[in-house]
Amino acid sequence: MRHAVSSAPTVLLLSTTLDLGYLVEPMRDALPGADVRLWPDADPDSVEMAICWRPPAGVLAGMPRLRLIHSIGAGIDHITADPDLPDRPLCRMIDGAMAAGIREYVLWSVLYFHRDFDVAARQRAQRLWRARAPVPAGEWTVGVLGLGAIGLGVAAALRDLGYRVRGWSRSPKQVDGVECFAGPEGLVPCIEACDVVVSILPLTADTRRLFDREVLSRLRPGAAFVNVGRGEQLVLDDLLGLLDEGHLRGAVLDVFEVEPLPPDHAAWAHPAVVVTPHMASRTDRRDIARQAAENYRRAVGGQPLIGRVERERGY
Ligand code: OXD
Repeated sequence: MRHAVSSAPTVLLLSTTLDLGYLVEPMRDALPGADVRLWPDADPDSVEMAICWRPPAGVLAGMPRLRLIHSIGAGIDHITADPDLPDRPLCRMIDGAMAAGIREYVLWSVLYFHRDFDVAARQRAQRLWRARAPVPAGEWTVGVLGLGAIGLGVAAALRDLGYRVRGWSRSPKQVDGVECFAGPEGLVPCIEACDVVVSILPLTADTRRLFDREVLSRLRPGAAFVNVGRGEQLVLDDLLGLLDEGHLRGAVLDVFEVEPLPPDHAAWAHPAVVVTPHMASRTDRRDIARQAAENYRRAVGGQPLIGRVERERGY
């Protein structure tokens, strides 16, 4: 059965982990007349657009008029995790400010290891005054895993700072000044010569638990690992083991399989690990509302959607 399209739709904000109340006003401004509601306060039969972060499983399937499912972030894995997700257009945020946030976070992380801030932090605890001559950026190799729009910006920024940059993506890419590798067979050749490897990968069936002991131990001794992709991609115990054994130098981790990271998790206290609370970037609420409203209008008008995700590909 086809349902009529309304110019004043019911928009539902759903999350099991975040209070999305901060989006109500911006959404009303961006889509005048819309009835903007916070889950579970809505009649499922009336919802035409769902804006989500980790929505409750099975709930979207019970919304017969749903035209569009929108993520508030760049990732959609927290939505596709729903085994009953209905077959409706799914969009993610395309956001320059978010890309800039991730770029800044990664530049900090790379400099943290390259310029020995990790060593200085440990020495500070012992009041130890000891410095080694900086290694020129051109003698440092950084691997950027994931060459979508965000990863490309990161790779270009690192290249422009003078680093030797390697990039890895699912399908072959050519990036000026970046040595590119692709496909499963390209991963180890890409990472094995890196001083630091940065993952910005989306979570898919292929990237889940990708960084396990086998892959991480192919990093050169003394290399560091940075994760701004998804926690589910890293077998954290394997990483901690390789740090304890001294094979790896350190890690900066912004994402975790369970968020918030439980207070008793060993990663918090590990001297070689920097834990940050999924803070690399955050999309401005007005930008989320603007893109979701624009996509709703496009969906109604039958036009191409911004940030539409290919479900089979997973991003
Ligand atoms: C996102 C994120 O998906 O913040 O945008 O992780």
